[in-house]
Amino acid sequence: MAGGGDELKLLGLWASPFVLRVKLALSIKGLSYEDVEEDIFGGKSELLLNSNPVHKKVPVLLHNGKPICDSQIIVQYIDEAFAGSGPSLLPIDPLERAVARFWAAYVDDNVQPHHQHQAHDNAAASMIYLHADLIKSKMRVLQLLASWLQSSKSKTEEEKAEAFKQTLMAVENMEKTFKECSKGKPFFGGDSVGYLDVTLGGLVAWLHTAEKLLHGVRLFDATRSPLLEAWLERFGELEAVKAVLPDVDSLVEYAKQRQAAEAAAAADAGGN
Ligand SMILES: N[C@@H](CCC(=O)N[C@@H](CS)C(=O)NCC(=O)O)C(=O)O
Repeated sequence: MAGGGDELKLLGLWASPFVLRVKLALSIKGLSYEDVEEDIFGGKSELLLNSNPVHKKVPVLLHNGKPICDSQIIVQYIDEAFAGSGPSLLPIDPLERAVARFWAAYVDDNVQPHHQHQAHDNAAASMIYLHADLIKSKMRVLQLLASWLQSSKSKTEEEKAEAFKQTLMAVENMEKTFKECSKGKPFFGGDSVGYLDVTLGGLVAWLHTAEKLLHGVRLFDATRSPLLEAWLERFGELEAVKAVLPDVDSLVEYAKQRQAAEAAAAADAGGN
């Protein structure tokens, strides 16, 4: 599928920012693949369970039947295994490469502070908390959203406040990182998208979704992070990106459905 007799199969979930990250890398490199949608809530396939027996999570990329797990590892693998296709994602210079890897790990540790379970939900959850104290009038809606967005139902107010602080700090750090890595050029990778663009890029559709759910409130804005705000628009306009990112209305709908499913599960658990 990928060309040269290579067969690529991606086990994923259309709304997952980790899966989107891999889809972005494949799209930017111009690689074709079979897209297999997993039902991670209703029942994971045997193929997924056998391919990622440790974490049992998507994404998993199967290259000629051999599984590679974890989005960042997969993106690095794609870049190395298909070095001849499309642009290089990781910088050539070892130091710049290490810096890109450091900040990519930072994105997963901090922009998505609680990535233990259903991490895409948590990324949006941290945004909800980030803005929750700014828009008191929308508190009921926010609490409703936050209740399905947070992974751990036992999360305390202190933990939420800490996640909020961490997210603010992460945005500040990513703004500085953009300045340093891009060196005045349009992307983290310079003139073209690189590893960090793809890493953060998986969150782009969710950033727009959170903005819609929060009636226009943004995580990246002109005051807090003007460079990231401009990057967000620029990145979303690339053809290879548009081809992959899901439509925001569908994500909003998905968010509402997950909220309803989680509320029903919580009610069931409470009744037992
Ligand atoms: N660190 C992993 C996180 C992957 C992840 O959290 N995947 C979620 C979907 S967004 C999943 O498969 N969850 C199923 C589960 O937790 O059982 C990566 O980067 O690939």
